[in-house]
Amino acid sequence: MSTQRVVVDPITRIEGHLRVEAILDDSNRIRDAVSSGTMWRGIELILEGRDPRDAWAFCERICGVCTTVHALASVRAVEDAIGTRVPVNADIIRNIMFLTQYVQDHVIHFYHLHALDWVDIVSALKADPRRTSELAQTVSPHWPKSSPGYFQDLLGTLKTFVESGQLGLFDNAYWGHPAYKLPPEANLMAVAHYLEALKWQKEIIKIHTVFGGKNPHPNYLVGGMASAIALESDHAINIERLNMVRTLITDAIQIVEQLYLPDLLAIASFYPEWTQYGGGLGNYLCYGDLPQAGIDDPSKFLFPRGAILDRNLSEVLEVDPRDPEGIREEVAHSWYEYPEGQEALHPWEGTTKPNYTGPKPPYEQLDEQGAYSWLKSPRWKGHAMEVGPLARMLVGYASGREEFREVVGEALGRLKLPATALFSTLGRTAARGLETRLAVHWLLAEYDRLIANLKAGDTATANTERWEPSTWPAECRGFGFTEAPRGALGHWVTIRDGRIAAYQIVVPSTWNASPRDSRGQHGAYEAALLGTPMARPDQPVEILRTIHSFDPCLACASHVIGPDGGTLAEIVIR
Ligand code: NFE
Ligand code: MG
Repeated sequence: MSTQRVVVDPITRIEGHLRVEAILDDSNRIRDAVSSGTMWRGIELILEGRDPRDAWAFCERICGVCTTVHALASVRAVEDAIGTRVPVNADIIRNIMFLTQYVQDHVIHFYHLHALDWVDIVSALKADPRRTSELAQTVSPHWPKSSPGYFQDLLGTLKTFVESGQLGLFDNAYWGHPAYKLPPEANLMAVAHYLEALKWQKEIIKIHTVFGGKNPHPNYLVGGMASAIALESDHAINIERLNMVRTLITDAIQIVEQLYLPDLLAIASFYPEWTQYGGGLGNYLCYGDLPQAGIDDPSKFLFPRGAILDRNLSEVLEVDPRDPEGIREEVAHSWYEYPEGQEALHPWEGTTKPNYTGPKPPYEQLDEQGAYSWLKSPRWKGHAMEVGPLARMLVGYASGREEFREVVGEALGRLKLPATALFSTLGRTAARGLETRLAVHWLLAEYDRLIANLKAGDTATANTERWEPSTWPAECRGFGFTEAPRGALGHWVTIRDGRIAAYQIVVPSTWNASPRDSRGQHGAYEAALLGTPMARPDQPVEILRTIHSFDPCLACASHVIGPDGGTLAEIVIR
């Protein structure tokens, strides 16, 4: 049997440092895979002994991509521990921050991190601007920038760029690879929209600066939000600011409905074979989010909580993140040490003790029989789970939520695909687009809810009753969560005498990129690669397609930086 190993390290167009090794069979199909997080930072340890009211500011800096989500999970964990609840406006503002993050992050992922796995920039040079214009008007009839002149200009710019020999951020991809299937006109249209989306993404995120003062890393507050609102004032968030937010939301609806979704469906229609690969585990987990009636009632969350095992969409299983037998992290294949005799720990009992036993970098290959990653292996009731957009869309769909059924049904109908097509690389990429569609309309709805509340005279954004540590129990613990763009995110805190005694974070990319567990079960990335045929193993675009479909973030996943490997880009084939 062949033992050819394709090593991709680092995987680019992600956040952080991820290494993937794929072991091929004689026909160049992936028969085994290894996913390794190669960086470590130690945020959980940095938090010990600090004031819990400051934790959000440290946690939030785990990542500048999914900015805000760690702050949200952190303030919720502390509020849960000290027994405080936030005013309605704070929940709504948090929902607005959350949804703004989704819409920006998902559009950036599609165009700037993932599209070039499907779109060949160099092929775009052969496009006829007039035919590109016709195509663009068919695909997105309501998007105004689609004239032949517009595409002619873009083509000129692109030619100058390529002829200069300085492709910059477009350098070093597998242009001309046989796995690229789009005609030149579709490639040119996609390049145009890549640039439009790049300009737009810096606008939408201004919503964070209105409510949170800045971006990345907007401000949060234990007990509410630090957003003073007074409609008629010059010194607070006033009606003028709020009107700007509304304009940004309506512009975002246009980008999602007229660019992102049409482009997603158009590109997907050229790659039907990618509904056959990349499904992976078939187990999905969500904590749910977007409270409509407070944090304690998950049944009223817009994203429902629940789990699906073995692709069984007829049953959504109950998830309790406080259950000591539910979520547990293992370190059998991770560079950590657990207390004597412990194999799996619930996060409230969890520890973070680094123990690097891997080869001295730079190394040729990892040994998957031993420890091989800075990521732990979170498991739910012993099962390896996928988290993220696909999990959310499936749990929403299987929970019978009408909105989910509508957007999923419509997209499958347009592509003429059965529901089983969702269990795939393309399904995961499509799920992200579909949830963005839900998210951008929910964003407007949450905005309207805020305005209605303000007009009714309720301007409270914080509850400071439990601000002073003297009002807290001597010892307490809490769970905080969110559905980060990449999936279920949990923070578990223990507070003793007003200080953080223990803090554990289990992150979406840790679930998805996790190494094998003690029973040898693969993590979601590893499982998703199995069985995928590779056209040219020395140009592993197939690996990128599937791994990028999860939108990896290793800064989040290990939240913990280690020895500098030195080599920055290397593809090794043996
Ligand atoms: Ni840094 Fe993050 C998200 C979190 S990681 S991107 O979304 O939490 O999976
Ligand atoms: Mg952790």
